[in-house]
Amino acid sequence: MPVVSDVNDAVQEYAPTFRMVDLDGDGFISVEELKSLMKALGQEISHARAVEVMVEADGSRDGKMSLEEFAAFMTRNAGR
Ligand SMILES: [Ca+2]
Repeated sequence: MPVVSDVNDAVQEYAPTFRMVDLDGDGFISVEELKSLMKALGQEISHARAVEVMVEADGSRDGKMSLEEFAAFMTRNAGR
């Protein structure tokens, strides 16, 4: 039986959420989109905090979050 990695599981699990969060549909989550997400979750954060979260989640250091980075971020925050 093939073993699906946790990372791929998370990417598939969070892909629909990612598409909802990616308001302009460019395939990445920006700081502004991250702020909108947190607000929608009822955890409104400041711009400075959003930038911190982005830096923390942005493994590729390009200033925005890819689906893979988003899935890893959500997985860590879900405490799994
Ligand atoms: Ca976007």
